[in-house]
Amino acid sequence: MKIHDVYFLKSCAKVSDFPRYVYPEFAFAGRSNVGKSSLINMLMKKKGLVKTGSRPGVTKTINFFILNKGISVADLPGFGYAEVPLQLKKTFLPLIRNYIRARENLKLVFLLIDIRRIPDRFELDLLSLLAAQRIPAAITLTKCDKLSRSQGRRNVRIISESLGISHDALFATSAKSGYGRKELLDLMDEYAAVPRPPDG
Ligand SMILES: Nc1nc2c(ncn2[C@@H]2O[C@H](COP(=O)(O)OP(=O)(O)O)[C@@H](O)[C@H]2O)c(=O)[nH]1
Ligand SMILES: [Mg+2]
Repeated sequence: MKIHDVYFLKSCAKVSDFPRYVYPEFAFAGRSNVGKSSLINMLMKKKGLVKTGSRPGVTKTINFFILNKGISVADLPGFGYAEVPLQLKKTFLPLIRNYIRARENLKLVFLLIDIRRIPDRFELDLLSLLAAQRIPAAITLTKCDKLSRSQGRRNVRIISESLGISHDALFATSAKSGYGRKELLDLMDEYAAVPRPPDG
């Protein structure tokens, strides 16, 4: 996919505010500070489309963007590490849960994980919620420029083992160098055309 047009549509705090178009949609999810805003800007080649480096955990809304006048991108809110969830059982916002249940044209969720971290409850809960709704997830490792190649390979193995998935199923990226950009955009192309499997 080549991106020739991208704009911010709106910021939503509740399901009834979500856009009602039927464009294929992709969501980006991950802990605060994982590099989500930086990755979205890198993919869209638009610095400042999404604000980066802002205080973790402040954004509690879902931001929608339109690509190429027919693809929707949703930037989901993340949690900070230090933030204590209101209820212990909820590691992410009900808004994310409602979003995942509501969006029938959601084709794929990019779940971002810092390559230097081991996935924990947040990531595992999100993956099981997605699996329950039969929504595919692409595990996207961020900040790969921060590690040497050998350290990177080692962490890819540790992360894939902790998630119980093949290391081929992980996508390595760097917002700093642009690494992984084409692979993620190709993935969006591929999934944009795929109908979601029916429930049941
Ligand atoms: N070295 C490096 N730093 C990054 C990368 N992506 C994000 N960062 C830095 O990590 C911090 C958090 O990034 P941001 O995109 O705001 O994270 P968000 O909270 O997930 O949206 C910022 O200081 C970024 O400059 C990357 O690929 N490489
Ligand atoms: Mg951000």
